[in-house]
Amino acid sequence: MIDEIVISRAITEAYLKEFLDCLESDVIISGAGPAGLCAALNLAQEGYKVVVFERTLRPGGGVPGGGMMFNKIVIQEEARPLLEELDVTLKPYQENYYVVQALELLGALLVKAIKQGVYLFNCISVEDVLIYDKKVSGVVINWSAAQAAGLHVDPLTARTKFVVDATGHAAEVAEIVSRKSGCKLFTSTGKVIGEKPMWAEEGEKILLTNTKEVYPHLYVCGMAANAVFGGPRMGPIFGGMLLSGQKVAQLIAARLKTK
Ligand code: 48H
Repeated sequence: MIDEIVISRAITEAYLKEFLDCLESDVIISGAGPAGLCAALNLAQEGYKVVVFERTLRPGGGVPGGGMMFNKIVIQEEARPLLEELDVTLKPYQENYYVVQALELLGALLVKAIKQGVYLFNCISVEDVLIYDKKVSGVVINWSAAQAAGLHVDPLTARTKFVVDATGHAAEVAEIVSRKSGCKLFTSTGKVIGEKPMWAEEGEKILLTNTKEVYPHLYVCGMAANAVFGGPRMGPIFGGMLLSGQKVAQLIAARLKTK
């Protein structure tokens, strides 16, 4: 016999148990694109409690869209070990270029991250931050659907030790901190500088330099890092996004170890 109410109870109890568990964590990542997912996986592999909030129904950010909806992406040699670790098929194209099925990469990132213990909540947007003593100490979250419907619904808050802005081009969390805290970000202007026009070589290179702390206890990775520090966009080459996620995880893990 299959009882609808048992099904409803199972889903509700499982969800709420996880949600309650996530109100305090080591790291919260805003955005489940390639950079955010890679950061989450690497931090969870180090044993940290990681929570990812993703605005949309479908995690993955720009990955499934490939290049102009051709659902393939390109990876450079530097990122090959990361892809091999994820057990993703790499098709050599020419020296230094590999073609990857975008959906295979997304599937692998999701499966590995969740199996490693990452808490991943889709349909939830980070709409604000919690700042104690000039230090980002958590995020303010709400249902994306409530926002989309324009409903006046007050949010909830999740506390953490470090927050990662992995929201992509919009660098939403850094923007919020800059706009609302009245404090300067660690950029040359003190504000979000904004991404520069396409230059794949430079964009991928500078991305790792730009992957860093941008305000006390707030780090940026992925496209958000270039947006915050004024690096160029790079089009559908995704090695840098994954390497940036890995780098932000290493930086935060080093901080957590000294705490
Ligand atoms: C919760 C949020 C919020 C929020 C946004 O855009 P993404 O894929 O970002 P990255 O940095 O992992 O990868 C960038 C890559 O996809 C890309 O766009 C490239 C390489 N562009 C180059 C070019 O030239 O255009 O993922 C960000 C994720 C998305 O899933 C958003 O829905 C989510 O973050 N998100 N989630 N709260 N406030 N804002």
